[in-house]
Amino acid sequence: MSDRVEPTPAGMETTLFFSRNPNPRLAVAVARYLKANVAFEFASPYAPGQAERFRPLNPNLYLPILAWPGGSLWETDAIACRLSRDMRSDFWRTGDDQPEMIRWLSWGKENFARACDMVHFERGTKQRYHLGPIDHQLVEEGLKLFHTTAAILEATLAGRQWLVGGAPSYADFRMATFLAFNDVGGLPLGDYPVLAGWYRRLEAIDAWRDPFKGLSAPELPAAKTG
Ligand SMILES: N[C@@H](CCC(=O)N[C@@H](CS)C(=O)NCC(=O)O)C(=O)O
Repeated sequence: MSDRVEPTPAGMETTLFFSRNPNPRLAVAVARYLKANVAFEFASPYAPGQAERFRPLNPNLYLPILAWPGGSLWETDAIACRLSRDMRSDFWRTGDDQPEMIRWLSWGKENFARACDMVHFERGTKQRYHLGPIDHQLVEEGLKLFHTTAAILEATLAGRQWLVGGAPSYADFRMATFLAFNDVGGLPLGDYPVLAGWYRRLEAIDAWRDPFKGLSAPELPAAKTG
């Protein structure tokens, strides 16, 4: 296996391995938004007997994975970039807006999306997969970071619809990764009306709101506390 990504020859089937968890959900939403020419396959690399199959495709055994005969690509951002290029789309900005998009990806990962991830991990992931009780101190830390970073987005989005330019870009999708799980995350998005309005616009996009429509994939286990 090579880490170098070869162009997918026309007609060669490309598969997006996914689950319903946050990063694979994001990748599926991107693929569907772009109407990318991929087959979707639910996967569970950590399930018994699956590691041998998936380790050559992604040594981290994480999802999503984009795979085609003879190659694979992992990391959601790289997959989004690849699919956008394949579809000749500006969803992954390629022109003068590109640095600004990269700025939001980079900042989001360390700040807003990280804050959302910290809270969602305690209240959502850990409770779904029985990984231990909620660490309330970590939730508090996540909420503190959420408030400082949400305030920055609130100011940024005032008077504009999307993070970069006049149309949705991957920066919007990436920033919102964990907001799609806010039924369990419980982040106080409503404290930030401009940010909440931006998220409502994202939810109006079918591919974002319901990326798994028509796909065969088991529901996530319920996040049960206690
Ligand atoms: N940095 C990676 C993170 C990937 C990741 O953490 N994937 C998690 C879900 S969010 C995973 O594979 N969990 C096992 C599963 O969903 O079966 C990316 O952006 O793709």
